Amino acid sequence: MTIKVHERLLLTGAAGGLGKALRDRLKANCTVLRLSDRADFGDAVAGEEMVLADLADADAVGAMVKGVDAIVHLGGVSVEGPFEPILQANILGVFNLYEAARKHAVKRVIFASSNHVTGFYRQSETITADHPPRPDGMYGVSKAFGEDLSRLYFDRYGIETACIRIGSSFPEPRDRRMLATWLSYDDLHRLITACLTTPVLGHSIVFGMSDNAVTWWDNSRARHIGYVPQDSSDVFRDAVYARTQPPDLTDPVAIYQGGGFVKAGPFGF
Ligand code: NAI
Ligand code: 15L
Repeated sequence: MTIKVHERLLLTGAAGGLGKALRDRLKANCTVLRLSDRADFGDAVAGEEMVLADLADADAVGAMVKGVDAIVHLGGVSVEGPFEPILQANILGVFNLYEAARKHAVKRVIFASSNHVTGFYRQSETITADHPPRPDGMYGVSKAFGEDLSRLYFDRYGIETACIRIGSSFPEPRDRRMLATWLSYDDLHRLITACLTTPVLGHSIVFGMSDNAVTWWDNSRARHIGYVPQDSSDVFRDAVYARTQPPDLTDPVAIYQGGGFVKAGPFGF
């Protein structure tokens, strides 16, 4: 069930993979959906507004946030790579977003965090939101920063945030690792809807995954959100096994939950 509790909802990162997947789905959650990204990505249609903004530009972010009731924040660098763009989009950008939320009295934010906040736990471990962060690169560090910053803005200013540590949200799992980390687009929308509608969100960390049989994450600390996944990677298992090789168990890619991210980026392993 989708409950429309917000008049005007902001979706950042609207031109990205998940932004495109959520654009139509999130219309059910609001009267007006404000879409934002840094570069032009076409025209708004009925029920939409468009505000272009680079997250590193505080004034532009202020204009983007002004007048909305809640924010689904997907915008930013989404992979491991050079630090400067990560710094601008994911660290300065998330600060600009929360400052704007504070100034414009936005009370709830859904923050697209990542499983790479905890990427250096092993694939043989099951972790909860209480396990300390173990980022697997500067991208993971930037998402951990967003989680901590949002906690500060909750403790000081009462802005509620759900930090969704998204696993792998694509149309299908692409490899054996993603059988554990996969999150369908419909389940992502279900999870965001639950975060937007639960009466008391507080500051919460939740792992963004479908109902996969193999999992490394325990969402029992997030029961108050009321997320019930309805999809599973299991239906793709046979096909994924058929087209992929067994893992090299001495390779960090197969040892750690972060997979290839643990070796990616300019710093090496
Ligand atoms: P994406 O890379 O396709 O989209 C990100 C969007 O952010 C792009 O449209 C880009 O133009 C925009 N952006 C980047 N820097 C910006 C800046 N400085 N100012 C304004 N906009 C900027 O990523 P995707 O897959 O759609 O992911 C969305 C969010 O979810 C990201 O924050 C990503 O870190 C997070 N996430 C996604 C996962 C997935 O499986 N797709 C897994 C874990 C986290
Ligand atoms: C992420 O954080 C990335 O944004 C996404 O592109 C995927 O690679 C995902 O993690 C993953 O771990 O599979």
